[in-house]
Amino acid sequence: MSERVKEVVDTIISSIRATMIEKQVTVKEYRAGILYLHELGLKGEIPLLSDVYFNSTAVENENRIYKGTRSDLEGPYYLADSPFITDEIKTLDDVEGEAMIIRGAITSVDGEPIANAELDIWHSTPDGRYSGIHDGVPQDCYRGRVITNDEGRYSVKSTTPIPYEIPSQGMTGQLLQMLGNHTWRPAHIHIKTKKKGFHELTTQAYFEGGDWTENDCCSGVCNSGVNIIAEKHEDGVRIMDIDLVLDKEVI
Ligand code: MBD
Ligand code: FE
Repeated sequence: MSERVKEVVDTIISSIRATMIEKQVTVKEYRAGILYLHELGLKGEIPLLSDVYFNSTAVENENRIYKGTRSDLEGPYYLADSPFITDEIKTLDDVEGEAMIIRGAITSVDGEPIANAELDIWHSTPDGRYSGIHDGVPQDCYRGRVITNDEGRYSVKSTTPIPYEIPSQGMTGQLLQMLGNHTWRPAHIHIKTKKKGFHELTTQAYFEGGDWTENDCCSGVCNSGVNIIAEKHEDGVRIMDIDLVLDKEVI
């Protein structure tokens, strides 16, 4: 085991012990807590519950190190190996949605365009489901990897996502509500960048004025703030201009 893992795990264990002492947790309560975690795993909700409460903290840590576009939540629905695309993200014909063009320029913190960067884009269907995760949406839809051109620009067509609700009857949804919170995230587009020599940026873009942008149940937008995009329309199509600035990798 690495020193780093030992250091972090030792600290987690002490924090849990300190809480148990402070709150005088009984054996019965302890056992109920363990059963809760066991059931959470069986239901497949460990990534979801963890990301609701802790992804934003890891993001804040990274944002103290790297300049450029702020990092934001990856969330539980990123899938590796999504299809390479050129100008269009595959969508389902039988799910009605408003057309949207996502485009922008990728530059370095020095202002230089970054050609041949890989942008992995994923977002929900217009009815709030993620492909390859939720039923009925094939994995090659609503996701795609696009490569920036010689000017460091990209442009892809897709459909507009809506605010996302964490399943309110699931264990994570129930916990949020029990603790007095709601279960909504603002509509968002995920992007992960890959380019040799640059920090791998995982971020999100939100729609200005959209519901829940001020009150994300996962503390996403509240922290990043800057990734809220004012939408434009060209020829009746919604345009999301998402420009990203990448910092150099720290070696
Ligand atoms: C999502 O779609 C998401 O992006 C996050 C961070 C958490 C739950 C669902
Ligand atoms: Fe998401």
